[in-house]
Formats: sequence, structure tokens, C-alpha cells
Amino acid sequence: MLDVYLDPRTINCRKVLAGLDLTNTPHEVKSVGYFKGEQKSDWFTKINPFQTVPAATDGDMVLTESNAILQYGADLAGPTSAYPRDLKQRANVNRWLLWEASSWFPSCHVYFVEYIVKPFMKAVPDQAAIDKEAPNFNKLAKCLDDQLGKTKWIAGDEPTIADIAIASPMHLHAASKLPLDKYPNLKRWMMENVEKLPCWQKTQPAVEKALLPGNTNTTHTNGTTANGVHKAAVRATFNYTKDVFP
Ligand SMILES: N[C@@H](CCC(=O)N[C@@H](CS)C(=O)NCC(=O)O)C(=O)O
Repeated sequence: MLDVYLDPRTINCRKVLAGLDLTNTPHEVKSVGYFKGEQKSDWFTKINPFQTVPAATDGDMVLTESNAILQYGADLAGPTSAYPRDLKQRANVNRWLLWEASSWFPSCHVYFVEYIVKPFMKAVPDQAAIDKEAPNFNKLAKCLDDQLGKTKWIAGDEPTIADIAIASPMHLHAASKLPLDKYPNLKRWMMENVEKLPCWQKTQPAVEKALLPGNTNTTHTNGTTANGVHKAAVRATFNYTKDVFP
């Protein structure tokens, strides 16, 4: 059995949950409380010395990297159009997965940190950081937009794990203020394709509840929220900018 260690409220964990659902991969979720810093705990460090979520195990094999977990999960599940077995089609999906991890995630993440994480931490977004990243973001978004002008999904006529991977860093695109209006094909793909997928829809509420200001996550009188997070503890332990960009 594939065990996946994750917190459904983070980008790369949400990616794994949605992607394993797209490929119908049987798996069991083991909770790691990211907002409590459990990814740095002794028990989890033994599984993933990098101290990041997600991670996965299958017997004595340990996998890190969300995209590697999606590739392995899809192969476990059996033939699926979400991760084609034809070598050329698969190579095309793989190159988008690598591009997402190396280029797209880091660029979207600047917007995510400035417009979501910082307000969440009661800090002020840094316009200079956005201005610095904008040319790179626009270059990458234009390439995506061109591709999505040619194909309905990133790698052809069917959704693949590359679509889930590329959509994940954009998952709160309105609140992140990603400038999508300039990229109609990219915006259409995100809002009319990806956001209509059941696997995507199922994984959205946890993210919104945890991260959006004015969210529906009610705080109880003892300070804990509906999903069990103590808001003061969140502010004390969750320093995304420091932890992710030390
Ligand atoms: N490239 C890795 C990135 C994993 C990663 O950085 N995960 C974040 C949460 S989305 C994390 O655990 N960061 C460690 C921390 O903030 O302490 C993947 O795709 O799995």
C-alpha cells in the first residue's frame, strides 16, 4: 500500500492528493501537521531527512518529491491516460513535471508568499519582490499560454498529472494576484478545465479554509480553528518566508 505523508493545506501536498485521485491510485493518507512544524519532528525526519512534505512510502521504499510520487502512483495504478505509457507522450508529460518543479513553482511562489503568506502572517507584501519576479513570471506564463492555445490540456486532449502539477502553484490564483488576464488560454485552462475536475474540487476547501483571509474557518473560544489549528501557534511557528527562502 502506498502511504502518503502530507498536510492537505500545502501546495505540493494538495498536488499529490489531487493527482493520486486523478490516476485512481489506492493510497492511505498519514497526517503531518505542517502548520505545527511536524515536518521537522524526529519521527518524520526519519522518513524524510529533507523535512518537507509530501513524502510517500511503499514497503521499504521512501519517495520524496511530489511529482515523483505522482509518477510512481500512476504506474502503480495501471494504465491511465493521466500518465501515458507511450514513450513520446510520457516524455512530454515528464518534461512539464520537471519544468513545474524547477521554474513554474518558484515563480508562482513569489506571488504566493507576498500576497497570501505575508498577509496571513500580518506582514506587508513587498512590491519590489513582485516587480523583480514579474518579467520571469510573464515569460513562463506566455509559454504556457502558447501551449494551451494549441492543446486543451498541457500534454494533449486529456488531463494528465502534469496539469495537476502545473495548476498547484496557481491554486489560489486570485488571492495570489497572479496576472492571468493577459493569458486567456492559461486562464481558460485553469478556470474551465482544471477547476472543474472533481479531484481538484475535492482538494480546494482545505486550502481555502487554512490560508485565505476572511475564510470560513471559524475560531473557537479556546483559540483553535475548525480544522484544529491554534491560530496563535500558527503565527508563532509558521514562518514560510524564513523557512522556504532562508
Ligand atoms: N520539491 C518538493 C518541495 C517540497 C516542499 O518544499 N514542501 C513544503 C510544503 S509545500 C515544505 O514542506 N516546506 C518545509 C517547511 O516549510 O518547513 C516537492 O515537490 O515535494
